[in-house]
Amino acid sequence: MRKFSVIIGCVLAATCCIMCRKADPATPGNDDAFDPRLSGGAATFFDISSGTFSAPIPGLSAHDQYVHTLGDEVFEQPFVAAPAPKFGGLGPAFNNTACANCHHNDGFGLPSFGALGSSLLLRISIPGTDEHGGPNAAPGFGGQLQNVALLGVQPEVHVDLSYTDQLFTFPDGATATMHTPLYTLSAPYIPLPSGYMLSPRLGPPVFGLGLLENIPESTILSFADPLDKNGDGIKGHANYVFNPYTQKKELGRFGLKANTSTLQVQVATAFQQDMGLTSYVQPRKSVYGQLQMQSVTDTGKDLADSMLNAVIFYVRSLSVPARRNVSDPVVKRGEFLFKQVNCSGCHTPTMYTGVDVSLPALSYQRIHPYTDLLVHDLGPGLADNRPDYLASGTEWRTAPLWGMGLFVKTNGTPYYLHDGRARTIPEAILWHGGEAQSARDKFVALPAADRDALVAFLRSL
Ligand code: HEC
Ligand code: HEC
Ligand SMILES: [Ca+2]
Ligand SMILES: [Ca+2]
Ligand SMILES: [Ca+2]
Repeated sequence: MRKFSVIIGCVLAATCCIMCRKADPATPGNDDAFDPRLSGGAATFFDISSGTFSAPIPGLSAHDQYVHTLGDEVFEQPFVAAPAPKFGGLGPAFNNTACANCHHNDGFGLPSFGALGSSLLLRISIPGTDEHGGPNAAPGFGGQLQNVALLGVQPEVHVDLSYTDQLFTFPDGATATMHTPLYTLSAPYIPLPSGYMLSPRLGPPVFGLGLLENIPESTILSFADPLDKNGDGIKGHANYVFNPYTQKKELGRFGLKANTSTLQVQVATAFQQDMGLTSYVQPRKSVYGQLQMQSVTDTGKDLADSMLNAVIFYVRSLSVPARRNVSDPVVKRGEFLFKQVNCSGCHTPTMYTGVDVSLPALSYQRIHPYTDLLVHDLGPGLADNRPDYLASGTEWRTAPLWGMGLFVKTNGTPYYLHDGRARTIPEAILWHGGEAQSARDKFVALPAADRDALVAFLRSL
């Protein structure tokens, strides 16, 4: 009986597979049949302005729009020390006072420390792993350095950032200035542990993340090629990370090393670590274990559950901007070159999201995020040398490229890469090494007009 039902199940499954072959999320199908402007499928937003990354996905129900607006308000709100009627509980140690201070206009932030617009933070750990295979917290400092604190509390550390410049010359004589950051720590509230490792990270854009959260795990795993079986030099593997809420290991999608699995944990941890606000998802104070903090009165949950949930829904329901100039011949040439030099080996152009019964605009959408959500070795130039679960000290999550042509409009000066060191698109490409060395070398060897076409394509995203 049991055997019989297994056979029937297989037959049914096989039939289903044949019937819906075209709808297999990993099989993009015929590109010409689709509008190339729809980067986010039904969650694409067309009215391009400086606030374009802040647009909710079109057609939200009145209820969803209400929650989105509530979350938007909390996202932009600078928090203050407790007691305060609504937006209290900041600190005692933190990196900034508002989500929007690090994700300007829902885009990226400013690569600096200290001032309110500063959006860089440093993760810290010591060699070894914690009980879940994650980074090993630095005693007295935890996993992140909070370089700002409330009055009367000493920040964990002071950080200075400087750059050294290096001129790069293309074979045809064109030049680019590459810019290497140097972080100097001073005035730690207790001595830093020996052998500590740092990971500098700049707040990335936060739109389109509901779609990324809804890409089936099997689709992401289908992009991985850990043994490089197809011989293109690109490996890529998934990161598996501990979810403190479900208490399970899950596929990492968010964070610059794919070090967080869900938007719920990403947002709650941002509140906890970046702003010092506890919640039902992250109830432990960010200063847990610090000697100087025992006198600080900061008890209980800082955030109402509804407030946290609204912000989670807010980032989940931000749309993706539509592409522009898609039929421009230069842009089309750039798109061809992007595939020819195999940028697309990591920056995967097309995939489908899974079914989501709660938000139709996220459900079964054909999207163009230009990421595989895997981590890749990008070589020593970009390495932080600090492992984060299965992502090694040279590996980073493939940055999504959708919307990147609008950075100048939304954020003014653009800052690319995990620490914002690159100020132009060619500079960002030049930093690619490791698994991306071949793509980078092919880009360098292109005639200037073709390099410009490739950049024009990226600007159309
Ligand atoms: C001090 C600056 C800072 C503050 C404040 C901050 N963030 Fe971030 N945010 C970052 C950095 C840096 C990352 C990348 C983190 C990583 O790699 O683990 C990030 C990542 C994210 C991501 C994941 C993006 C992606 O592509 O994976 C989301 C979502 C997010 N932040 C939301 C928020 C929300 C909501 C708040 C307010 C509660 C907030 N952030 C506050 C700096 C900040
Ligand atoms: C082996 C995988 C891989 C290949 C191949 C690759 N990239 Fe990347 N790309 C990445 C990763 C990983 C990052 C993030 C690096 C970081 O944050 O330091 C990135 C970041 C970028 C960024 C910066 C985006 C941002 O928002 O900061 C741009 C632009 C970019 N890549 C363009 C390209 C182009 C163009 C090519 C082809 C010439 C290419 N990449 C080839 C993996 C790859
Ligand atoms: Ca607090
Ligand atoms: Ca800390
Ligand atoms: Ca490969």
